[in-house]
Amino acid sequence: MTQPDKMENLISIGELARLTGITTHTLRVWEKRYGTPHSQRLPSGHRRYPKEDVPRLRAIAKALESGYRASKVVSGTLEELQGLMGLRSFTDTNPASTEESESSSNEMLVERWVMEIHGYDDDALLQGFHQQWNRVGPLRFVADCAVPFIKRVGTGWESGELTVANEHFATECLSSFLTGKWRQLNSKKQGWTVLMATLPGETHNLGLLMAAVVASLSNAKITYLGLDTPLEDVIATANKHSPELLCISISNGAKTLDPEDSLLKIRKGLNKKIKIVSGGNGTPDNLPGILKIEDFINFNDWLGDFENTLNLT
Ligand code: B12
Repeated sequence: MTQPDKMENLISIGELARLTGITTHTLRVWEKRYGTPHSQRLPSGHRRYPKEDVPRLRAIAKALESGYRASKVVSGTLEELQGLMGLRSFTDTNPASTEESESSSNEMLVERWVMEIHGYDDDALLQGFHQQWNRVGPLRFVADCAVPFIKRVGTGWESGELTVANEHFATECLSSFLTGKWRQLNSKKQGWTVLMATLPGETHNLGLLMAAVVASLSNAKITYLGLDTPLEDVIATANKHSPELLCISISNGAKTLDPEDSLLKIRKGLNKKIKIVSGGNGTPDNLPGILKIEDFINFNDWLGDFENTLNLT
């Protein structure tokens, strides 16, 4: 657990306003009126707030945007706020606003997971992943929950709300969860085959793990090479085992990557019959012989169409 009274876990009111989008004036008014968010005072009289309050305050900001009154939500726990927003998505009959509420409730869920990262609570985090997976299914879990979650971890790390240790902890929890899930879905399959890899120098593997979950919803049997695979090994393995598809994920984080050159080398060395799909923010546009797919919903649709062209028996 974190220690809320440690200086590194405390932030100023300006910082809290920046991280939550709630003005310093409003934060002071709420503290006076509702007793929350509760601050500690420095000897100088300046307020300091625990960083762990950020997810709850972001959830409050979201609830206010959705039309709730401050008096109803400001004292709520994150779980209560999440219940409130989740309930709206089940009771609302207007499809447009149901979609809106659903995305609000996903944002609340992400804030709850971020709070669990602050507390290094892997039991709660993994249980949350399982519950949401069971509730919305694998594709929606990846597209609507795992992607926003990891992007939120990225912005939290960038802004200083989350430490490197928080970010590594989150990555480890999500990686192990996604690995367990796609391997389970992939076991004892005998369909067509897809080879999955990242380029040499790549240190980000969550995109590929998410792609593996989506691919495992098709009839494809996955061979997963994972992080930092030398180009010649990708090419040799593909040519030897003749998968119908080679799937690559490229992040925009690694300066050592040369995505364009690497993809063209792979295309050149690979049997022409093997289709190549690449995704992730580092994938270049318009490379000959490489299909770029932007997101996992499109990837899932494309896999369905591709499978239909394979004349499966
Ligand atoms: C986790 C993480 C790490 C972990 C990775 C651990 C692991 N095992 O994966 C570690 C700690 C290793 C790391 C390291 C670094 N990271 Co980092 N990292 C992240 C973080 C939080 C998540 C990355 C991730 O997995 N994304 C995967 C997917 C979800 O994102 P995506 O690439 O945008 O892909 C999207 C789609 O294209 C699609 N997709 C992805 N793959 C595929 C594949 C297919 C087939 C399909 C169809 C679709 C698809 O899915 C996503 C849907 O939107 C991001 C934040 C972020 N916003 O991504 C930063 C981020 C990528 N990292 C960043 C940086 C700067 C670094 C470092 C350079 C930091 C440093 N100073 O050392 C190093 C890289 C060093 C190196 N040599 O590579 C920056 C990149 C900034 C930039 N270039 O614009 C980011 C954006 C954080 C930030 N906000 O600044 N990182």
